[in-house]
Amino acid sequence: MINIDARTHVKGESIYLDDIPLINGTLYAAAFDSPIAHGKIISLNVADAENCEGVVCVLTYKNIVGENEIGGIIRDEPLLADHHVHFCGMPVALVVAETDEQARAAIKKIKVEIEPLHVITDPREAAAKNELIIPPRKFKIGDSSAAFKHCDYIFQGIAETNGQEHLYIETQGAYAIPQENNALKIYSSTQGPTAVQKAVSKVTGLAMHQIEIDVIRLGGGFGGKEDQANTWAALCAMAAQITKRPVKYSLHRMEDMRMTGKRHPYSSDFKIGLNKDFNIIAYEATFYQNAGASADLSPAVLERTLFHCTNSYFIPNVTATAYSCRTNLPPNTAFRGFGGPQGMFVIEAAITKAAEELNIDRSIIQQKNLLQTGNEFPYGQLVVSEANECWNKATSFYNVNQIKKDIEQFNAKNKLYKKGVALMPICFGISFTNTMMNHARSLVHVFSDGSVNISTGAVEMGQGVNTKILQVVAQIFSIHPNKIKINTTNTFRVANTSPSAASATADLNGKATLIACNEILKRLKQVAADELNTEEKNIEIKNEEVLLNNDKTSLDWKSLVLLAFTKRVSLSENGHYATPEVHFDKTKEKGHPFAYHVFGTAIVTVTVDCLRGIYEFDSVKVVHDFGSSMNKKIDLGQIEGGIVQGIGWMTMEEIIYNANGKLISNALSTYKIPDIYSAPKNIDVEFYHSDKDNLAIFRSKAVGEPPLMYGIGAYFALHDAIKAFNPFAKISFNAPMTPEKVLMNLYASSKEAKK
Ligand code: LUZ
Ligand code: MOS
Repeated sequence: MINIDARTHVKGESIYLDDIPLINGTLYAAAFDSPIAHGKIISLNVADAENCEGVVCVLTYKNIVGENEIGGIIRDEPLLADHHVHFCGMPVALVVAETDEQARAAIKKIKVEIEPLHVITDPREAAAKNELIIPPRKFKIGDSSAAFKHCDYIFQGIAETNGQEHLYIETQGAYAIPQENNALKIYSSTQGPTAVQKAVSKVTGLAMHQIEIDVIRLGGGFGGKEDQANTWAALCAMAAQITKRPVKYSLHRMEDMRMTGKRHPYSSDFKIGLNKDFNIIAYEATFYQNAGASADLSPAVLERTLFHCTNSYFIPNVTATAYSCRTNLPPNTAFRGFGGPQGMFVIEAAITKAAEELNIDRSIIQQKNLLQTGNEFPYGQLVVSEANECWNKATSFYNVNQIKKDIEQFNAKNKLYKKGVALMPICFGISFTNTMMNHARSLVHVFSDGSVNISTGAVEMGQGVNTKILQVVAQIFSIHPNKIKINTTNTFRVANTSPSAASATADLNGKATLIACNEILKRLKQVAADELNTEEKNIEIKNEEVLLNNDKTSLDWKSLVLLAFTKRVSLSENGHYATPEVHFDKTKEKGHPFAYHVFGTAIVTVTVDCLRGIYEFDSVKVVHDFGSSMNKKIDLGQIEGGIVQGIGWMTMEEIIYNANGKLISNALSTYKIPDIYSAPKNIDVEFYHSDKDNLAIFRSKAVGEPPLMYGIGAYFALHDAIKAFNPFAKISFNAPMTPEKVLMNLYASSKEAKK
């Protein structure tokens, strides 16, 4: 089954927000954003902007009919700045004009006077000043401080990871169209139509039933549109409400990079204790999350850092503490992995530090401590593990010993080129960590001609979820895919949805679809049974034929549907699915938050040019736990994309804010993301197949986020290669490992190295 969007994508016919045909009279909005990261607004003068050609109005917080508030988890985020600005890029005013160009020209005429206040960009400084978004969280198993007393080896260190720009190909945007009786219809490029509906409801003062959000598809989201599509929709809604005309805002790339939050940078402390056999006995970690100026999704992201702080390892004594620190950066937000990668980097750094000091191969420690089925995570859930299976299959299938030998030989022979290798096991929990979000609905209509129409809460953002949902329908009804259409995601067809996020969208919406289809199927079979004078259990529908005890009958799918219709049987159903088994008690920080876990192991090899510090990834070889993949092509695409995106985060993507909180890496000329030249020369993916019972749709495990974390192996492969050139380098754990940093490390303490 190929991706159902493939044809229109290739022909350029797929419709994104900016392709929606415009209604006559449509206005264009553009935001004036704060040039200062923290300060008190002394005066705001929009008169010159208002007098610009084509300008209809310039709106500020004073024009908001409802509340000036869009915070989803915590009410701490104004839509438009009132008396203070809290980050560079914070929207202060909205220009609404007849054309896009006129709106942006008028922005330049707005004058604001801001009294600067102290700017915090460092999460540790924020924590020291008690600028916390929420009280600290602590996960604990065993007794780490007692356990350290019995460790043979103890190592400590610091690990830093930087943020990451989402760089969805389609920028953020919205298009709001007034309807009769003050209602609004809004097209939005969002992963969370219901979140947009709620934000618009707050800002406009309209009830949710007045606000229809429609999403055709996204040109990528990666978490950046889980919460932060709300701003643009709310701004357009507010302008449409006031002007009574349609209003569109599609951000330019630099506006998007400047005004939206990114992956959270973290600064972390670790302490790891091992016994003589290299078993990890105790682990302590403290995470300082750089949340930015308001909460956004930071509390949820923080939680996932704690859930994944031991990655794919069993550690009996763990104390992990996490601080969500308020700084004067744009509010950081969801990004593929959602805090998990940041937690996993720290344990990998700790293991690397231990291996370095003990002068052993780090994979010895990794392998020794892999999760076994029945082990307990620090949060109380017992694991059903595939960690050893994936690791063992990877090391044997790809012959890791040979890879290591080849690299040793290469390094012995070459002076100015060095190769490095790292193994990277992953373990990622599937479900929203906030238990109440794990539900979905699917509205299935079978039309009297036998064609089928599906609406769910799932948002197609290139990940192929619509194709997977279509496969569910095709399989349950046993009909040809061309009889099935997946609708846009719309809050009036499917209500109260969770965002398409947490890798759980196909599972949740697929299962809801399965439930709805089975319900309709049961009715159809009953109609056939009545018609054929038999019992429902003897009826089967196969390849659009109606079978009675496996024999063909006079009925087929089309005639059966028509028959059911004439007998006044409902051909529609609204399926509801809520993940069973999941629960979590925040007061104890224990529970069973995840439906299941996804595992895998990657082997990453790199070649470093030791004269210039540049590098190429030779290969990433993966054994990945797919359960029973329902669409290998789509899943493979997710693995390849995830790996490249993970490598980008770990190696070349460098977000730089200056001390005043201004984004310096604000365009694609200064912010480098992987291209085809910097992608690994080879990505090999071996499917680890298991039929074990799990809560995935058709046992096809979630695949969206987990592979990103293979990219962490790239950082440690570079570490390994640098060490081969300069064994005395004391490499700090500070991602991304850009070519600049590689070069500095290659020649750090080189006098000592020569000795
Ligand atoms: N979003 C969310 C997520 O709200 N909760 C989660 O647990 C999550 N996990 C991954 C990605 N997005
Ligand atoms: Mo996401 S980080 O699953 O929106």
